[in-house]
Amino acid sequence: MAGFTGAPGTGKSTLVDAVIALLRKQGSSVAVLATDPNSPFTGGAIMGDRIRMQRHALDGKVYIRSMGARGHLGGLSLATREAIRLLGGFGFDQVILETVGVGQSELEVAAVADTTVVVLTPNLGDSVQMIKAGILEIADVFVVNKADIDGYARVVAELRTMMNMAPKREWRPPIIPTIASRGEGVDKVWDAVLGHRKHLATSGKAQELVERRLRDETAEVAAELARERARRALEDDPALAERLLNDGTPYRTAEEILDRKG
Ligand SMILES: Nc1nc2c(ncn2[C@@H]2O[C@H](COP(=O)(O)OP(=O)(O)OP(=O)(O)O)[C@@H](O)[C@H]2O)c(=O)[nH]1
Ligand SMILES: [Mg+2]
Repeated sequence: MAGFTGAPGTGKSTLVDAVIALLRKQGSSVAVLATDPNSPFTGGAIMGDRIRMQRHALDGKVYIRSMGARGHLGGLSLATREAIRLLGGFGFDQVILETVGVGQSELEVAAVADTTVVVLTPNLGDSVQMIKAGILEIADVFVVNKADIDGYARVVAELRTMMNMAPKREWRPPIIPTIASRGEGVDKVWDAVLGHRKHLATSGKAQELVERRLRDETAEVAAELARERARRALEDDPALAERLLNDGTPYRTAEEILDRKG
């Protein structure tokens, strides 16, 4: 599963739209999940503007949905993982995730995706912002989109310098220029995704990822369940809530709740 992330407006949807076209030409079916950490949970409605893939709407082998995070139990990441598992289960050949990179969300992409594609533009503002956000450690492929506007060479040079300063990784993320709005370079982006996927498989990292994710997700689900249980216990048991208020002992109260049967 490949995840595309990047600052708002860098061209992620345009790029993913072009990737869909490429994959369809090759005969593959594809599911795209677009998540927006700033929007309320939409339960599958298309957030029109954020998605530029409508031309595929009538293609039965393309499935596109978007999800907002607000109000959803556990935020975006648990819901995203569940949705991705479902889409994989439905038998789509490729599953792609698009997430607007704001704050923590790009780290969530990396936690969920096998291959994280970070989309930058020649606008220096985005690149500095992304690099600050620790994006260097999570990117498996860098795309510098909007290569048709000035400043492309500068962003690439800046990225290379940052990469040379960062701790060496076994996989060196390629930097790929694209003009997504014209479909240029999109095949190279997909080749890079496949190249990284192959690296994961041959290095044994793919299996490691599966195991680590199952563990992380279990811990997250357990935390959510415990949170719900605590909320309910305090609502349903006025004596307990009263004691908590009097003693001011959240740790002890939490342990007591978790120690209760059922
Ligand atoms: N000049 C230029 N504009 C582009 C290119 N690719 C996309 N755009 C334009 O950039 C704008 C944003 O594109 P989107 O694909 O919606 O960007 P996004 O990253 O998905 O945006 P959010 O989902 O809102 O974060 C649109 O007006 C696109 O037409 C490109 O290669 N060159
Ligand atoms: Mg978008």
